[in-house]
Amino acid sequence: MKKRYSPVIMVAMATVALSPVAVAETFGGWAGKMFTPEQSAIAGPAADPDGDGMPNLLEYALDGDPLYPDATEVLPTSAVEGGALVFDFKRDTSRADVVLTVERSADLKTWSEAPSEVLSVRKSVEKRRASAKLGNGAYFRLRAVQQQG
Ligand SMILES: [Ca+2]
Ligand SMILES: [Ca+2]
Repeated sequence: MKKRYSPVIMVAMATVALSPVAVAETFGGWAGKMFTPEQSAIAGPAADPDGDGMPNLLEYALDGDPLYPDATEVLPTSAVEGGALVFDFKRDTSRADVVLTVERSADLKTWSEAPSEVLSVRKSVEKRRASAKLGNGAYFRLRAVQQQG
């Protein structure tokens, strides 16, 4: 089931890319802390054991709890401010093996990468914002891509 927020539709995606990086925290290390060995069947990046619509990779990237439905606190938010649509999200910079990309579309068919700016930083977590002038359709989505070493 997809959650829809009018007038903005947020789509969470998780895909896997092959590109090695050296990291401090990794998805595998995080999953090892969050799940017991007996829970390995629900510990993969695409699994969503708490059923909140965020796959584990996105829980990891956005500092969510994979076993507690916390999507309303963790997922990006959108609002209209000063004639612009703003899309705010958090990024934990210590989790360098996952790359978060904001994408923008006017028609929900063609998506392109959109710039975002840092609003504030707390420890390793950046609060970032992408914005678009109101007028034509504007949709944002956040894509999480795991970089595998
Ligand atoms: Ca989840
Ligand atoms: Ca969750």
